[in-house]
Amino acid sequence: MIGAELKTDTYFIELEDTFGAHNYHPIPAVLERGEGIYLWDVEGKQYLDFLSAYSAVNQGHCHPRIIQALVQQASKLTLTSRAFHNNLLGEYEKYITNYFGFDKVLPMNTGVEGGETAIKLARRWGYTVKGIQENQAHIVFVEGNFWGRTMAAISSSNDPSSFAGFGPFMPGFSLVPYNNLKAIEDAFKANPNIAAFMFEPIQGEAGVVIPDAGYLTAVRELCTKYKVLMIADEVQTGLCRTGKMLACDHENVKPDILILGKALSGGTLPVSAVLSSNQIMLTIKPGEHGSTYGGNPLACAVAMEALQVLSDENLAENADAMGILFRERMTQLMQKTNLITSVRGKGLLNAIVVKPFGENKSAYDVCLMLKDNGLLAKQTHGDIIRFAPPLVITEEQIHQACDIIEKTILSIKA
Ligand code: IF1
Repeated sequence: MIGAELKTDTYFIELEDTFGAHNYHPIPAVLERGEGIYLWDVEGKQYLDFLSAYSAVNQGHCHPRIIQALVQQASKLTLTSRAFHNNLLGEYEKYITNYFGFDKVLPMNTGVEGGETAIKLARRWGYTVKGIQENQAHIVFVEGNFWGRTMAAISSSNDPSSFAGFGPFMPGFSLVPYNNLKAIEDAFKANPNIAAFMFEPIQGEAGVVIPDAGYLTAVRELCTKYKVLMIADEVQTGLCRTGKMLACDHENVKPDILILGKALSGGTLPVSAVLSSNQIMLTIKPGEHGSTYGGNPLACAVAMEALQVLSDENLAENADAMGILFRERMTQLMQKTNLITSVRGKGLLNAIVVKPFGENKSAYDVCLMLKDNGLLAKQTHGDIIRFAPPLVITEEQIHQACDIIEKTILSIKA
């Protein structure tokens, strides 16, 4: 009888296979508990989490302060909808706008809803402030972008695995190469109807692609010069991940619209936020945008605590220092093997590029071996392994992880 036997990981994987959509191909680990940088599977095996749910668990799994805020509010009031006010939304809006230095915030749930919100704000601003002709507003994105799975998000993508087979697509979008300032200026010069330029200050899904020094500053200058809104998608790079509170802070650049998500709730529930100025935010009038759960009191309580933890525990500084250590170790490892062709990253958003090996084996196979050795990571775009642990990681744990990565890589006959 199932109930009496130990339910192995196979039992759970087969349930998902039978009753769940097949929209993922996960690493075969069935996780049951998390604490700090550690995860345990259903058979009690411990892992170092080097994905952090794609940077949604920056504060560490089940951070006690964030869980306490969650449980306390959950037993009091979780959701009112925006049909009414509640006693936390205003407090949260004041807290987060002061925290990041913007006039207003529009609270949503997922990161992609944040992106959709930013695009609607930019188009509306384009019509009512910049004077673009109705339905002619255009938004420029960058090649290699990833900001979610909605129809607008995939309409702006140049990755067939994101958009193929889902057409027709949303008009009014175009792409320029990432890290190419001339391409941006040429696009801005060629079209007076451009409302915004939306990009990630460091590209996550593309494989931790870091632009040249000065790129953020120059983008800021070009957007100002051509009256184009600069939209920074910091859903993955924000909240201390790259060694600063925001990746834009590496060049002290302030976007017109900032999108946050993921770790905004410390990995407890979907919370996203779009921050901007009064001029831009007030172009959307009552009843023109929102969502059932956007700004719910549970999210407000959790997000305030999650943000407070980031600064109380100096997680940006720790990410910076631990990231330097990690890249030093990976660079040393690269000298000992020809399997790794590149090491790159900023703060604790890092990646290695792995050559194919053996019988058509790739980064995914390395991730399977890392899992067997007690470290969880995930490949992207075939040959890149992203390493992004919770930002609470200690020096000793960094070395513990690097020892596992080194042992795994050196066990492969490249
Ligand atoms: C999946 C990828 C990462 C994001 C940036 C917005 C969003 C994301 C920069 C949307 C979301 C997630 C989506 C998730 C896996 C993960 C991911 F591999 F898909 F591409 F992180 F790189 N902007 N990224 O990275 O936020 O709506 O998901 O809350 O779709 O499997 P969301």
